[in-house]
Amino acid sequence: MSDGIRCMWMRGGTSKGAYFLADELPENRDEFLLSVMGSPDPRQIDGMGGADPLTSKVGVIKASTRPGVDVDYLFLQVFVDQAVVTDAQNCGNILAGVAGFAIERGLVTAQDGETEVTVYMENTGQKAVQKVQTPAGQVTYSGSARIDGVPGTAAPVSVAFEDTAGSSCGALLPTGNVKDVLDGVECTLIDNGMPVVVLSAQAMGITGSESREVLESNTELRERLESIRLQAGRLMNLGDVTEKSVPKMSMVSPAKEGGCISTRTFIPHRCHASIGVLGAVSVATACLLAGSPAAGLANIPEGDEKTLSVEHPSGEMTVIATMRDGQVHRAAILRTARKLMDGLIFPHDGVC
Ligand code: NQM
Repeated sequence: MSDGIRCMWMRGGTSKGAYFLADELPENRDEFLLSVMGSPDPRQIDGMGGADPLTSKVGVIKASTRPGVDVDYLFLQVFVDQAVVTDAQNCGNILAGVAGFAIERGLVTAQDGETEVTVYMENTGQKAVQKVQTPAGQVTYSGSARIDGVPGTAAPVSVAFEDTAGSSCGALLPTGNVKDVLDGVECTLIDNGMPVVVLSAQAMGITGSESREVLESNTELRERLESIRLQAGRLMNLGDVTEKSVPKMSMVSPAKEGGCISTRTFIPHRCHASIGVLGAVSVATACLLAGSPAAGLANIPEGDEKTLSVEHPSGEMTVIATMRDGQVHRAAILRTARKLMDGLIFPHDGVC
């Protein structure tokens, strides 16, 4: 039997997953991760995964050698029902737990009060700056911050991104257009930290108020989304995306609760219970592009610092977008995170 590998289980924002130090993972990393998550199996019954893409996630962290950077973070999505582990996308929710993990594992020394941690996101080659609460030099996960999609309150984790345009696709608008038409539907193919196809809910035959369950049981909708996604993937320089978790598909409609826009997002085959962090940054950015399908539906405040509430099935996520020369230069969001378990994790016999 394996001796087990050190692993911390954390909730990061509205996702949950395993956090490892890079040098503690075995060489057969992907086989190991599939084994401990219990994939492929829709129930992940023989592993720790929660039978949902949002709870089958992994963060791999190491001390950084890059100037001005504290830690490097690699995100891995472990598919639930396929034997696939992919680094083709980033994850801003799992990112929310990275600073706390890095401090707890001794990679970063905490200050008394609040500690700023600069993270290099290996998936996209970009940086994020996180602030975590560290009274008396210890990470605390308790506090009074609340985010939709998570019951109760916790310590705030602020996350700021700069210059995330073209993170995976090479350009904010990889086709050079604010609007492309695929299968007769107007879409914005955008990447401001996450590749997303933004399209009108109405054009896809839904109101945009439906629950996750209702949308997931709509086979015709899912087939139409997948047809558009496969075409968009190639146009977004992502190649054949059949087995990739990007681009995401975000169907937008006018805000229902006084926010900027309402979203229902497939990631890409399950409907998100809320919306991803960088996914929300990309959707909010699409709302700011004159002539895009989203701009025609969005409420946009004046000024260079725009507070954009992106509504989703379990509430909203606020993106604070700082504009420079008419472009989103910086995006900040509030998350929370919580340590759930720290211990050893065991793969199947013979895996490591
Ligand atoms: O877009 C889910 C999540 C995510 C990704 C997904 C995310 C992001 O909610 O930054 O956080 O879109 O696969 O964890």
